[in-house]
Amino acid sequence: MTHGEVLSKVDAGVLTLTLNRPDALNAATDPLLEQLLQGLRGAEHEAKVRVIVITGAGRAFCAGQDLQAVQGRQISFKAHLEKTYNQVISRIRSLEKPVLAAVNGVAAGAGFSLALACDLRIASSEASFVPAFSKIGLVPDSGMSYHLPRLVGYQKAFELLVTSPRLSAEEALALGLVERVVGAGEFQAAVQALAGQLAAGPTKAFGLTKRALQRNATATLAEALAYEAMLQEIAGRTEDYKEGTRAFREKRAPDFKGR
Ligand code: T3D
Repeated sequence: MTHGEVLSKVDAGVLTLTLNRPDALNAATDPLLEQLLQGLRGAEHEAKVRVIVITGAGRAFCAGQDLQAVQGRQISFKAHLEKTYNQVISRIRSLEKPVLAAVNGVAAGAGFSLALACDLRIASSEASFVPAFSKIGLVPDSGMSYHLPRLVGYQKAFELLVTSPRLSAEEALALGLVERVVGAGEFQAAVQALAGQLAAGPTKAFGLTKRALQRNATATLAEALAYEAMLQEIAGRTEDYKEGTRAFREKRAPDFKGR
């Protein structure tokens, strides 16, 4: 299915959502954000989708808010963020399937925030990362002030946000902002391989893992242990758990179905 500003394709368990405004470096308009949100919502209950990849068309991942589209805009910033970006970011975090950012090129402003909200980031060696917000007199949004300090610490986050450098993919890797950097020529194949590996995994357990990490980020040990035990009760009742243990006994690779 194709919406125009976000291209959508499902193949072998992988839903790829491609931000598709390459002439504007995939800068986000309201239709783009709405279409991205629709894609994420649709993925939630679609059994055929076991992993979601977000990427960009052309040479960019996403240059953040489209700064042409804000000219003469009537809506307040607060209302706009609540209606658009906050919905997308919250949906990525609550979606109980892995969401992978395939950062093919520059990620700036809320485009950088979008990448940070995903569960994993794989970057092309041609990717770059620009906080951008302070360059135009804004504060970090779309989860940037939440995710960035958790990855790099308060001081580094502050430095990045107020100086707004353009970080190369290798610099982002060194800072822990991405998990992998792959040469541009091998990027698509590497994204497919990683997404394919995740799509063949125990989807329910992955979703519950996501829930556990988020919930327990602010929990006491006692709360974390109790929550893990509760989630394991759910995971232990899945078909994939039965298959995983059967495959172990039979000394073969498991054939997980995501159920
Ligand atoms: O509700 C709210 O509005 C608040 C939400 C805010 C969220 C935010 O994301 S605020 C931050 C917005 N984003 C930016 O400030 C980034 C602006 N762009 C840049 O700094 C640079 O373009 C990049 C670092 C991303 C890339 O630089 P470079 O040199 O590789 O490309 P370029 O030549 O600057 O851009 C190429 C084209 O894309 C150019 O158009 P042209 O001249 O070829 O017709 C440029 O204007 C366009 N473009 C880039 N970013 C945006 C954009 N067009 C609209 N909006 C953009 N954000």
